Amino acid sequence: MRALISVSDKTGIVEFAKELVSLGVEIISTGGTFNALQNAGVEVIGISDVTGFPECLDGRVKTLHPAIHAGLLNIRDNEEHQKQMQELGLSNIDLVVVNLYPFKQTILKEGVKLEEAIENIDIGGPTMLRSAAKNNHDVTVVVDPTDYAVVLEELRANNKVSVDTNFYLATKVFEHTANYDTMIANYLREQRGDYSLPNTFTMTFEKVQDMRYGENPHQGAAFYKEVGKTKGTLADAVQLNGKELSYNNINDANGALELLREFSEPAVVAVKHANPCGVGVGNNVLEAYQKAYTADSVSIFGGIIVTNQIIDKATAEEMCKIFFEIVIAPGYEEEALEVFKLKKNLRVLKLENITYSDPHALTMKKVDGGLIVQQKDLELLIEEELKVVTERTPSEKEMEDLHFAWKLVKHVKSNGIALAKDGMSVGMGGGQTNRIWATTQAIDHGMEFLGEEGVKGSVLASDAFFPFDDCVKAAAAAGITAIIQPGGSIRDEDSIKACNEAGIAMVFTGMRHFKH
Ligand code: 93A
Repeated sequence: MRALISVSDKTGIVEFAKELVSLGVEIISTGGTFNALQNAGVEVIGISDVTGFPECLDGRVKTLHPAIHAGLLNIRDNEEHQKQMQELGLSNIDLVVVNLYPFKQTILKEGVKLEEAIENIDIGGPTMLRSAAKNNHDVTVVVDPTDYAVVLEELRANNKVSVDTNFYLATKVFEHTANYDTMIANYLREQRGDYSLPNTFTMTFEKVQDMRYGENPHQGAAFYKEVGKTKGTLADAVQLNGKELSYNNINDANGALELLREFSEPAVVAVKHANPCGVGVGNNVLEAYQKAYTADSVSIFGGIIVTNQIIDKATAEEMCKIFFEIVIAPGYEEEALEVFKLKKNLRVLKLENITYSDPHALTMKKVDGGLIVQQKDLELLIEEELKVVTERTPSEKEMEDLHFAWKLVKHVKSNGIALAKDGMSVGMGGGQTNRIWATTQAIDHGMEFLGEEGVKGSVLASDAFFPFDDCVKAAAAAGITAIIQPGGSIRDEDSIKACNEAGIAMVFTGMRHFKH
């Protein structure tokens, strides 16, 4: 039996090769691998001795030779193939152990140049992997060092690797080379500054963890990260305390982070079932938290709290008065962490670059039989396009609250309505099939926690236009004084008239924020 070993990641290769030799396997190797094996005292044949051709062009051509590929690709029980092999004086290669030039590690390095990335595109390696994997009935191919053990086990037991294992290993190869090429393609596209939506959509995701279950206990689930795109995301978070994140945790926390990214001032966002329930901004994290908590002191139970501030001890103590599942912050004061750690189940995550937002991010949703992909909703509003449409202009304070409410409503499921006052969410209504229901829900929400006086003087944001004047009338009845909405309904005039009658100031953004 002959093996060809050519690996960039040389972990465990000496031990593996030694075992192979002890099982009577002859080993062929390329430059660096050859040296590593020979230095470790493993008997090994240089690739040039097999090809009769020197490794050349700085190693760009090492194994790209018919002696190698015929050795891999010939069908062992095909008489004509065997006759040709004999005539050409070529021998079989039965085992290929290859892992590729580290393209991913190279492009993930800070400030890497295109030339260096290009040099790390492996050509000979994937070619051998593919030849071996195609001929998997007769050839064993190992691309993943964790498979060394299974190959040795079978060789020891049966002197050969089973057809089933070969088939499995071949599958892994095509998965691996497909990912490898996708990474190259995406990198080159980015180098060209091309962020258009491609004709075939390929991305590489790597498993971060299996999860105990999905949205419900009978659904299997796993979390994957997008290679090279994890800055400021959950995939980059470091967990400092508590149990592993669940599927729902990740989904909810992701929603919380998206809303948090709207704020540059100290902010706290509380989320439950992927919907914001309480949001506050203030001079510091404690004040922001108190507002978020006051806004809805019930839904926050079992929820998620995220902030863009380092959490101090006083805030940690305040937070720990209630039961919640996850806290995410860019950092923690040592004493704050000690407070959190008293709660064994509380998941505490540290996330650097928590407010970073990839300007080219896409969102996608799997639908049956396909995928819908869009640019992420990274816009908020265009200041110059804000238009006051009522007799009354919002006061400076109302304008501030309107901007705040607009950020909130962008992250509430449609039809969405958000009420706000003094840098605090007052009420949220979302996921409704009818805008008036979202409005009454938001008002009820506010009444429940802040009472009539608390709702009075607040402002309202609507993620899309009002089809009728009923929402304005409901807002007026609750004492809401200003409204922000996209405008654009054929009945806009009705809503404007209702505002004027109630003394409400209304601005149009010209931009809507559906979210589903
Ligand atoms: O530059 S290559 O694309 N040309 C080749 O012919 C070739 N053959 C193997 N790269 C090639 N390899 C790769 O070299 C392998 O995939 C492996 O990653 C690496 C091992 O090189 P060395 O043994 O010299 O360290």
